[in-house]
Amino acid sequence: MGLNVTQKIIKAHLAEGKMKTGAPIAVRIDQTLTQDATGTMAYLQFEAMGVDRVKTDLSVSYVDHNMLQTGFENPDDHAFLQSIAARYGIYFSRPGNGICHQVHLERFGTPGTTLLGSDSHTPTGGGIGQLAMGAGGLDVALAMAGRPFFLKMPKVIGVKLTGCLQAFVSAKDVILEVLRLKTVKGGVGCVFEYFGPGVESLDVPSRSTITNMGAELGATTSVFPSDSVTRAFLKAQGRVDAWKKLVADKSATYDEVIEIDLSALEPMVAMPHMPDKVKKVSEVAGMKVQQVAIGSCTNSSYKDLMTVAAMLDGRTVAPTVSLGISPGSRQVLSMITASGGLSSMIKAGARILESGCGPCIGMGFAPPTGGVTVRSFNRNFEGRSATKSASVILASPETCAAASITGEMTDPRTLGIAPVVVKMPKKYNADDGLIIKPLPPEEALKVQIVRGPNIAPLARAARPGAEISGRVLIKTGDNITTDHIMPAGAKVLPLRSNLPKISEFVFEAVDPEFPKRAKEWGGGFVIGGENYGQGSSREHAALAPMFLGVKAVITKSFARIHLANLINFGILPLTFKDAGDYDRIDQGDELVLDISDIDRPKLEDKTKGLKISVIPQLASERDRELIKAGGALNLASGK
Ligand code: MIC
Ligand code: SF4
Repeated sequence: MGLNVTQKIIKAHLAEGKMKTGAPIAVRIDQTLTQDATGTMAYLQFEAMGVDRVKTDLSVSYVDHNMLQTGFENPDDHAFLQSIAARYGIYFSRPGNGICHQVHLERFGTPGTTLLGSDSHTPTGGGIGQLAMGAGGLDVALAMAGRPFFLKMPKVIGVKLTGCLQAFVSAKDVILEVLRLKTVKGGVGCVFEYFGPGVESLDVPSRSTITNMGAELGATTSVFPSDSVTRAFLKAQGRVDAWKKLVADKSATYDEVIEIDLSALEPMVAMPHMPDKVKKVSEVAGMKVQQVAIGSCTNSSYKDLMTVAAMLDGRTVAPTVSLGISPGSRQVLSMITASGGLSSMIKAGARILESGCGPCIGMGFAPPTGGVTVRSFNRNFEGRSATKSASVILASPETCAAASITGEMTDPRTLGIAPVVVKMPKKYNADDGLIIKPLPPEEALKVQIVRGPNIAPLARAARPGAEISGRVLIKTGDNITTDHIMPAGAKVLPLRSNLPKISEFVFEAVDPEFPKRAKEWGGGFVIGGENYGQGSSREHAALAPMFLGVKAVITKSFARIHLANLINFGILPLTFKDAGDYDRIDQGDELVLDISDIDRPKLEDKTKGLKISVIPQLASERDRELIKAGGALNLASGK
């Protein structure tokens, strides 16, 4: 039987297990990436593993999130990361060089390889046929130490593309359509593989927009084939040697197929506060907008920004709108400068922000109270913009540009602007001046690590006994994101290397009393609904609750990366056998969980006098060992 692209890459990297859907497998990792907000913790963990130099083909450390330097914390962390990179044979992409996913795609990603990144949008690399997955920092540290990555053999959903996109409809509208069809939990345990005649009409930046935002489906990753379009992109990046053809066999099959006719798509948006609240722009046309932000790892390529520049050319942003544009990389910024696009944006009144994550993660450019902000980003969770009362609408760069011109939601096709065609460059500006190459091993050994006062020592969980007891510290609803559990933004992100301090913000947006209560009650349990922990890869959403004494999380279902992070830090994840039992437990209840047989735990709610059936979410022997050891760090160091 023929293989699809996903199966081909997994087969070539299989280190353990059988390629049977849902079965535990391990894959060898060729490349890793980290960013600064997850990287400090990942490298502290890597250091603790006592390995002399990374064992991957290539590892890159990016600085793109914590860019507002309002105090010593962020610049100190940047210096720590730079010294770690020099010490352990890692490429270092300096602040100002751009967003990790955009730069990795431009300068490092290769078709047919595996990439593990400590950021949930690592699947951007799927746009050039790379199996690129997001994971917690600890899993990335283990990959740098030469260990394989453990996951469940994904179900492969084939997305058949036919037709081609109409003017002012773009890749963002394609992924919004997939989100409309599948929802934010529809991709858990799945890879979305794009195929069919419509694929060749999409250039690499468009493909990467689609695979990037596949993260919002909860998917393991998304992937496109590597074809002549991929070759042309890599050639223009001066990297044609990195290209290889990778397409599904003619007889390949998929576990499920969905079909999208690109020609039939219209401009779309995701309404507050979830990426799957998809509507047509025409349905919300006329809604007033106060802010527009164009950028992020989803939509800030040269093509995206030149499209925006052409739409803004000779026009001025509406007097009621503030427009911010953050180019995805220094390459993009230099190329829109050289081609005149930047000048059209500035003349139109755009505020040019630096190349980095910026407003996407609440690092500046917060919207006003109760404001409506239209963003070309991938997440619109409540409060993520740093203004809790704001409404974030996700849209394509074209729809964003239209709203900035008119001051209200506007279908870009109705503006009366001639269709914009941006030619893909024959040659990108391949200047790697802000990328520091790894040192030779003998020189690397002499490097001293720079550790500012913000870098606190690592914390570990204790090994659990035969019984876990405590109270229910909080009971949440469905689709709780890691932004709810461990908020980001300019105030909290600088504390990522300081666990005692960052723990003070756990569940801040949901229940600011949580950290105090967890300490007073001596830790305990968290109860959650469906898709608990969706969103980012931040392991702090497991690590900080662990620090506050959370020992087990019981939900209706979990998101993939967060589930792995909980296990990595020794927190036992369980689901209700009967989802209706969720309604019978309340905050404050006294629970006793007998785990003398970890596969058949017994839960009792002492307050209610109830016995409740729960299923441990441990897929493999390794998962069981991790929980018994109190987490991966204990297991790796034999403590
Ligand atoms: C995000 O988009 O939420 C982030 C910030 O990039 C996170 C990583 C983090 O929390 O540092 C992600 O997506 O994994
Ligand atoms: Fe950065 Fe936003 Fe992309 Fe996360 S989603 S990596 S914060 S640009």
